[in-house]
Amino acid sequence: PKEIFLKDYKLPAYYFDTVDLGFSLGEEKTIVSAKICVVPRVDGAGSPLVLDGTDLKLISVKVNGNELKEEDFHVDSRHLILTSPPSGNFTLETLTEILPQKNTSLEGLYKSSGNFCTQCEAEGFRKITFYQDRPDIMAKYTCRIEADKSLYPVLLSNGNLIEQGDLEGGKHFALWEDPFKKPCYLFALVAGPLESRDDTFTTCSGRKVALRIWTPAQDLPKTEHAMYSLKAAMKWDEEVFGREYDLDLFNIVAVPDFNMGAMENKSLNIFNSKLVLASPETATDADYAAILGVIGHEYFHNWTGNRVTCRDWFQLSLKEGLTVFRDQEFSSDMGSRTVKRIGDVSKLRIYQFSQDAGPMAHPVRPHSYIKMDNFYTVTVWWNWKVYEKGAEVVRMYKTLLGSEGFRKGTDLYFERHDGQAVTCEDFFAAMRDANDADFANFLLWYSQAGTPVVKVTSSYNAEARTFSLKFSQTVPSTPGQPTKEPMFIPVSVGLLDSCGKDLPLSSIHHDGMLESLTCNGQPVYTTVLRVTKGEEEFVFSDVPEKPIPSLLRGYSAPIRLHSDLTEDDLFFLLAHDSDGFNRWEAGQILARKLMLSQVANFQKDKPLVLAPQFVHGIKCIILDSSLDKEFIAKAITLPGEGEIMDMMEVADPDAVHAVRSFIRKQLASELKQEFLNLVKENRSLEKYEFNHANMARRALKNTALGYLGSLDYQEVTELVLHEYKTATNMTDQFSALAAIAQKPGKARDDALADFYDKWQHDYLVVNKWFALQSASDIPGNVENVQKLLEHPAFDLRNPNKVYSLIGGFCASPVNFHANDGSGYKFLGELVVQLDKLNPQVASRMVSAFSRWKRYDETRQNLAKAQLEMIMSANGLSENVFEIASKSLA
Ligand code: BAL
Ligand code: ZN
Repeated sequence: PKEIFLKDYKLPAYYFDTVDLGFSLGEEKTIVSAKICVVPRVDGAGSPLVLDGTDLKLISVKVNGNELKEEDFHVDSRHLILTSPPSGNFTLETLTEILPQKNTSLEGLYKSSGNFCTQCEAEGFRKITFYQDRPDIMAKYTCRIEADKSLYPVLLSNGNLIEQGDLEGGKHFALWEDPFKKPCYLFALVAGPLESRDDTFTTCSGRKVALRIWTPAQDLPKTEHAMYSLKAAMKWDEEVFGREYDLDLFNIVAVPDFNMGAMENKSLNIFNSKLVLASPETATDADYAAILGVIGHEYFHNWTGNRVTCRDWFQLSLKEGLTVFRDQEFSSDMGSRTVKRIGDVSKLRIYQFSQDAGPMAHPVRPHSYIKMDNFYTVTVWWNWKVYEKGAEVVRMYKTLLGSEGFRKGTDLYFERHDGQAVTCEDFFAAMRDANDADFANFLLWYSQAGTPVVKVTSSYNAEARTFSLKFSQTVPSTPGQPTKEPMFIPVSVGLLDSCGKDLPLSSIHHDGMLESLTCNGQPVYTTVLRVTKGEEEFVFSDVPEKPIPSLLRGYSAPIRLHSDLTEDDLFFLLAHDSDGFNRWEAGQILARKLMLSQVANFQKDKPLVLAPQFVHGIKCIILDSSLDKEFIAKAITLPGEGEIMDMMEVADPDAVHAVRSFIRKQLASELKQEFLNLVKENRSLEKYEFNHANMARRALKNTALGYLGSLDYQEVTELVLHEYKTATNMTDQFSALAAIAQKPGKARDDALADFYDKWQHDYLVVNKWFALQSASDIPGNVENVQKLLEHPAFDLRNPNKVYSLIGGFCASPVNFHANDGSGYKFLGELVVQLDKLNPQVASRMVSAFSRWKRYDETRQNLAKAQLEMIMSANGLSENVFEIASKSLA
């Protein structure tokens, strides 16, 4: 397989001006016609025109209406090359045959569950027709679709429907025209027996936009929340970013077989149905929140991605980092900002930190790739650096510039680059120029891989009334980048007095300069320090007493921070910090310390103990009625096993699992009454509503129920069963089921069987049932998961089912990393099987092996053997090859 490098980017020799596509959708094969108006770039004229094309059968190729002679072109399994094209503008016409019914990769055009559907990002368009499949080729498209009318009554593509009608032989057609230039990865086509929920949105300039969400008829009632989310997103983007929708129609289609979470094709978003369909009975609060966020995300791409797109795939973060940031902000504004930030940072920590420390570490803007698909976040299996770390980079611009300065920057970005394919430097330049800002070496965030480690020490001088913070930073070596430069890190800081109140910050000494911190004569309580050197000191003046610093408020930079805060300081911050995120963070640091100390005990065969001060801290949080209930639920949840393993020299899944289970059970036992009260006081109100207050009640009750489920008392078992039986919505029902399912036994078996019985008709709920069982920590779970592979509801061709059952299994460290190698063998064999069907999904699964060197020697040998077995498989895809070979390197 060929590695592609950022440094090799070259402008295309030819641009495409207009593209007229024609599809004749058939049951055996589909015929695609493409008429492209080709425009040579000034110094490109006369050079060969190289078109990408995979799995295509070329029927004919014409230039300016004349069939090409054999000596004038070359066609192989990946390309069509016109060896001597005309020197001026010309028309290229191709006719190709494709087999969507046989396309299990779900890239390009495929047929599944009765629908024709496309997925072109990143490089799927080349499976539809011969094309320069790169994002800097932006053209205006028309698309004519012809198909059997009874089988495919709905025919959709991008833009506006300009003509439709019946044809002979029971067929019909639709002609779509997209007035906006777009790269081919945003092309979309859908045909099938679908119905729509219709609504309208009036934009800020008074234009009425028709909104349609398409699903099979029986699912339409479950699209209400998606429509609410879409309208909320359209309004929010106008208010917060000044971005108005630009066409008179916006379509969303939900399909059950989809590799990604969703896709932002121009005016025809295609969604994995998991991220559209919801009803209180079948979807959890987490599903509702994900739908809100992803509907927002795909809609926001209309400006950040579609109107302004990427020059090349190395710039993916330009659109994804920015759009993730926008969807995070949208969800924050629609719910609790602190809780949203806690959720995002927890995930970032689990995924980005571990990727950054492994063989797949790469910068937000990678230097090279073999298969671009490996750089995407999908709902379940993530590449956190391009998406989520990219969003953190965008967030840092805002932290540094403030809301107004950031908005000036995005306004200038849209003004300068509308209709263009651009780079991360262009975004940087817009931010800088709009604010006349000095960003020093900020661009290193795009090119340097690894999570920076920042150490802070503090000291107070009572006589001088000064408080000093000394920072030192390092960025760990990563593959291909042995040494690093210091980064530009915005560190948001506040100082707490002995009552826990924020001290006013008046001025600061730094680099020999005294800077006033007051704003319009008023003191500020939080300031952003710009840490840019390997070692650096900031000294606050006029500090009346020894403060406790609240560092990196709101998690103002994606770094690992080590401070000299004592346990007492952390308990103090947990109780008092005005920054909700840091309040939670203080509790997490304490929990991590506690867990690591007990892991050491476990490894030395010493008894495990739970410090009374920790129990007391958790109890205080539970009893603090001034706190948001969802915040309490987050604050009393222990860091995940993966997070703790990441902090160890040699990851020990057995020890970490034993310790986390011990602490949970011990907390449940010592705070049993408090947890029982939480359950009783926070039972769901009668009607399910997706609003923060109701969700917070459910989150707190269900977190308490999860703790209680770890206990063995009869009364508790009965309570959990009662909650399961009386639940009136999926959030409560599924949480109760999860609480019951923690322990093997009859109650678990009965509840799981009952749940399946109830929900076997709903594939999305059945996926939850798969995931709950596969991710279970019960001993020897690999056997159960093997059996579930044979379950009639399981299908290896459906990505959601694979993510639930196989992805879910890899998420349970004790079972996936079982030291007899059974988990590794299970995954290794499946990856080989899966790769033949769907390489994108297979490569997401194989990445569970990527950090095998973090484990002990026995596990290392077992995992390595599986990776080698995968590498030796016949016909291995480039997707899996890239991940497996980099993991072994
Ligand atoms: N562009 C792929 C799906 C998404 O990130 O929205
Ligand atoms: Zn996106």
